Amino acid sequence: MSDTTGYTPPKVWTWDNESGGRFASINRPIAGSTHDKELPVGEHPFQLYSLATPNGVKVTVMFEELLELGISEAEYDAWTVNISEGEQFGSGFVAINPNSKIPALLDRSGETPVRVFESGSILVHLAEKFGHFLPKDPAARTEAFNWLFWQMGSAPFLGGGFGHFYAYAPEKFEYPINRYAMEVKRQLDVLDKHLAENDYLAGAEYSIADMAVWSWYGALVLGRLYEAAEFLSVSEYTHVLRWAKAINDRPAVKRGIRVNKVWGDEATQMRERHSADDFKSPAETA
Ligand SMILES: N[C@@H](CCC(=O)N[C@@H](CS)C(=O)NCC(=O)O)C(=O)O
Repeated sequence: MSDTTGYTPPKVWTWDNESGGRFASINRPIAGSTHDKELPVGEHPFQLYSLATPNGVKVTVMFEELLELGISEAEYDAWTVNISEGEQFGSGFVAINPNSKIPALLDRSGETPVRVFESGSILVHLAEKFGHFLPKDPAARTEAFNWLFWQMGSAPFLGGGFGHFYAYAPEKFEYPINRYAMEVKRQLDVLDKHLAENDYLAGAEYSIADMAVWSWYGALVLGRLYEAAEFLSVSEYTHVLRWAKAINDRPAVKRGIRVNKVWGDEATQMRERHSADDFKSPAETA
């Protein structure tokens, strides 16, 4: 096999933090905090530290869905963690998530606060606590877990693989873009074939599996991720599109995707969320 890049890996890898790419300044090969910083705490039982990325949106959609059902015990304060400024490495955040990634949750509803990290774990924690969005039927419940864990295993190929090389790497390299585009299209076809026969991922019922998968693959087919909809010919996946649009129309989803959003059209941004009133326009609250 001929080497076309001119790069030969050295015997021992060393960290070159000038390697370029959009996240070069925050990515590091070591764990732990870089600075002391307490996290803010609001008045509600749940304190969420997050950002409106696909992994963050899963959880704010879940909170808004619970509130939409009238469950006031699910009230939450959502605080922004600006990952491009390294806030995920503050000591308070690392104490809640040693993996330094959003989202992270502190559940203060019981006697002792419980830390919850990994978006899938947060979704399961909330679904079990409130008894919603996880089917009661054992087979359907297992199917919801199947797709939830499918998302956890698959999305890094979409985000860390395809998204990184297609949108963020310092140069466009054909080999990784081809490799990950192929895998993402395979994943979309997996979803499309399943959704051809099922309204939602776990069957007839909307569940945490849909929230988790929608935030990545729904956003992709709706043209909101990496500006890659045309490149990946997402219009081929008609069943995924039908499902993505149906979820997009849910009022709780419309609110959830705004929480901790600090970019884009100013009218759609919401740095912090502390009550339902935060979604009202200034005219409505006046
Ligand atoms: N498996 C994790 C992934 C979380 C994750 O990758 N979060 C990203 C934002 S979408 C992050 O915080 N990145 C900051 C960093 O890598 O330093 C989850 O589902 O919670």
